[in-house]
Amino acid sequence: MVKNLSVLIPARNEEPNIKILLPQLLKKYSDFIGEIILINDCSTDGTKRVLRQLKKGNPKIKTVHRRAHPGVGNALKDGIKKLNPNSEYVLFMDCDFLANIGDIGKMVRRIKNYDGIIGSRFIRKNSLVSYPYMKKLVNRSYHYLARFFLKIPNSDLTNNFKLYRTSLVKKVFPLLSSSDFAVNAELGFFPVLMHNRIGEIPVSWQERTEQMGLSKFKILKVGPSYLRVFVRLLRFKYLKS
Ligand SMILES: Nc1nc2c(ncn2[C@@H]2O[C@H](COP(=O)(O)OP(=O)(O)OP(=O)(O)O)[C@@H](O)[C@H]2O)c(=O)[nH]1
Ligand SMILES: [Mg+2]
Repeated sequence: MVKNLSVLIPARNEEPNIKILLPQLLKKYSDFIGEIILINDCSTDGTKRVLRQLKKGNPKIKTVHRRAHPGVGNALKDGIKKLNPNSEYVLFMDCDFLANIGDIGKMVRRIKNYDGIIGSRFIRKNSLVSYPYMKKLVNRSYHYLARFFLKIPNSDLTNNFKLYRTSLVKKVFPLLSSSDFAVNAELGFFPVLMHNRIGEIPVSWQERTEQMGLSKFKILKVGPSYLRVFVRLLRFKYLKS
């Protein structure tokens, strides 16, 4: 049975989503969740104010407010450093995964025989609704190259929807070097290269609606970081460095 689950959520300008996400997580998974750590980076909307309200009467909600060097990688690394010493599992997820809340139960049920379970958007047909074509092309190419050069067969290791044992998160932490979105690739691929047992469950992806705020992902900006990660993965596999 999963307990002492730490949920790590990076957030930048996510007021409308956290209002819904955090209460629902606590309502549905209170038996599992030991803490929810929301790492807020320089948000200019009401994210901080909403978090202050949510924290009242919810001691499981913890916050890290970052004021410099924003980026998902920097945020997740700070969140990992704040994990409660009793933490046994870590769930990484994004603020806009409102449609995936039900999938967490499936991950929890599968984790028993694994070190980690990742939500894959590329197992089931029709899982992606209006997914940007360019993002899909780049994502599929990245995984194709990983299959060919790294011999990694998993279908979607860059999705920030991962349930890991905390011991695994601590093992992979020293290898995390990306300050931006590319940390999602490091967190997905290194555990497989380190011969951990990583399973997958099918999940869907839903486009942000107008009410959910804007996407922060800019493919041209983060592309070079993902390539840098790929070179590091090759070195790790073949040169052990
Ligand atoms: N702490 C922190 N979180 C961030 C930053 N940039 C994005 N995020 C969070 O990272 C998660 C993913 O960001 P999204 O904008 O949804 O990016 P994406 O999922 O690749 O893009 P979409 O597919 O369009 O949703 C969300 O929870 C964001 O709030 C940042 O600079 N700092
Ligand atoms: Mg998103």
